[in-house]
Amino acid sequence: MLLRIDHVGIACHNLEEKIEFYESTFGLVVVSREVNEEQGVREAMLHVADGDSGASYIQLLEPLHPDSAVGKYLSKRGEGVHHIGYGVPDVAKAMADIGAKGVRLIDERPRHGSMGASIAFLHPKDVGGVLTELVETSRH
Ligand code: V0V
Ligand code: CO
Repeated sequence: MLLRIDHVGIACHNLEEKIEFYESTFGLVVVSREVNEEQGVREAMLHVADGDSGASYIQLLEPLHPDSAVGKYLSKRGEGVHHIGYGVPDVAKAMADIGAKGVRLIDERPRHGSMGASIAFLHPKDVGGVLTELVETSRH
């Protein structure tokens, strides 16, 4: 059901500063920057690796406003790992399969994600404290 780790989402206060840190420390390259109003984030994807089932990234997330998902997370917990995004072949099917196991879906239908992906979130309280995102990329 899961193809790969598509991305690890990292919450930060200052996107430009964190991009500079990841570029200079790890030599990663930014491949996409977007503002996603629906999700309340300004985000950047930094390419890490390519695999048979697709690429993996670090997603740096800066909140657009304090009462957004990432804004609340930052004020409660500070900067750090915010979510894990798993690549799936079919996000609607993955939502139905995982929802049928009793895991709460935050989204009733897939949303628009980075680089044209369709995404959906699972509630962290049903995944051992890990906010989990399902990602169907637009590139397969
Ligand atoms: C909150 N909690 C988390 C968490 N955020 N636990 C683990 N990881 C996180 N990231 C815990 C929090 O500590 C509370 O536990 C409880 O959940 C309720 O949190 P809250 O602060 O009261 O906030 P809520 O309930 O208003 O919202 C939490 C949820 C929200 C997870 C429902 O953040 C959400 O809908 N997230 C999905 C959307 C999202 O995160 N978008 C930004 C990334 P205690 O203290 O009660 O024990 S956008 C993205 O990734 C894109 C675009 C992409 O990949 O393409
Ligand atoms: Co994400």
